[in-house]
Amino acid sequence: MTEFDQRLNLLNENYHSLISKTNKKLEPGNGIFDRYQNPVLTAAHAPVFWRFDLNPETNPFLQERFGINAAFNAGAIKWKDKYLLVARVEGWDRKSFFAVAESPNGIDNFTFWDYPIDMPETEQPDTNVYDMRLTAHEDGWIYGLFCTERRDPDAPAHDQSAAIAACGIARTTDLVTWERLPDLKTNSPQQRNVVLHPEYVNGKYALYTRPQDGFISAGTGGGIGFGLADSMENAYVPEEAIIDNKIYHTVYEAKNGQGPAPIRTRHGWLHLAHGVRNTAAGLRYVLYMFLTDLNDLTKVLHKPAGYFLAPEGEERIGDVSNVAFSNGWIADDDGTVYIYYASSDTRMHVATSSIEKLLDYVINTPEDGFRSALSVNRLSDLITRNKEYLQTRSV
Ligand code: M1P
Repeated sequence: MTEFDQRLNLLNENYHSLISKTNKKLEPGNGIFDRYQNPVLTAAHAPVFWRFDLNPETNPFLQERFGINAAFNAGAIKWKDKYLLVARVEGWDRKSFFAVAESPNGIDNFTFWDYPIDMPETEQPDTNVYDMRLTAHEDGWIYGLFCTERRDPDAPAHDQSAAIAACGIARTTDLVTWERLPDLKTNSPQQRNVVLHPEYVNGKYALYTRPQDGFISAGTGGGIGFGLADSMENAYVPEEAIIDNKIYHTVYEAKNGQGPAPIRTRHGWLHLAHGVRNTAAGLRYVLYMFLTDLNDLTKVLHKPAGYFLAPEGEERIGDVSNVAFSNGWIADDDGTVYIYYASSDTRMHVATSSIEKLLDYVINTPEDGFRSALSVNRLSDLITRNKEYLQTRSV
């Protein structure tokens, strides 16, 4: 056997053992959600026929010709009984694109479809596209809202990192063929983390936005905004009301952003979002949750203090370390919720919970008191109640 064939066999073996590996729940968990042993999607999940030219005539050394750097920040949807992730796949060239990976059970065996998504462009080509939020809207379309990044046309030649972020919009009925619509227009200088609400509100499309002054810094913007658009064919949100703001000395002090589209429950809309704070080691991204009113989507009913999920262990390390980010979850018919989150802009993980557990979490976890003394009050109160309870049990 030639060296070429030997290496190819090894590559194929490694790939197949990775995509057939079973995932295991990590016990005992925190009662809110369960983490799993292995990431569900990584750069190594890219098929061998994406990365290598398999013809020994044109690639005698069997070199990687299209290297994949990362697979992260995936939108999610249940589709024809399969759990689909629309991942942000990033190549060695730093460009990201969208690719669908499917699993039979939502926790392992994720396998990429043969081709990445061929996303049409607008008249203004995208330099980079990422972080798609999928919404199966009641109008019958599946919308993908994502960030489209282009160089700032006003930046001087010496500044090659100034960029403008906007919300790209596309829709599909089969996740294969996509219709690109004009980018979202708002009155904010830049937008990222824009999400379409799944239901009409007063006959209009409702969008969660994240106004921001600069590409990285939210500046005078920030907070999760909410606004209405007459149509998605030429989406324009004239007014953004901030429904969940940045707040001093919280995990969303520097900026925040809506995660996936919220889930309707009997008590309200369940939201998953990311919060960012600054540290001496750089920005730290964690996930948090809140519940909004079924009739007034701008009204936050419950919001537990602090984070819901923060990067742990190996999750803390990657291309952009100390980041947990989620833009996809799936609420299954049996009440299970599959929360897909990326760690450190590198790989995807799943955490499982249920609507009941998440409602219990958002409704019954104490809210932020914004001062150490109030945190101590809450802890002391819990300790006292536990002592009293344990005493009644031992009598
Ligand atoms: O690098 C962390 C995240 O940074 C951005 O999120 P935000 O707009 O909230 O700052 C995004 O680029 C996201 O893709 C990335 O994971």
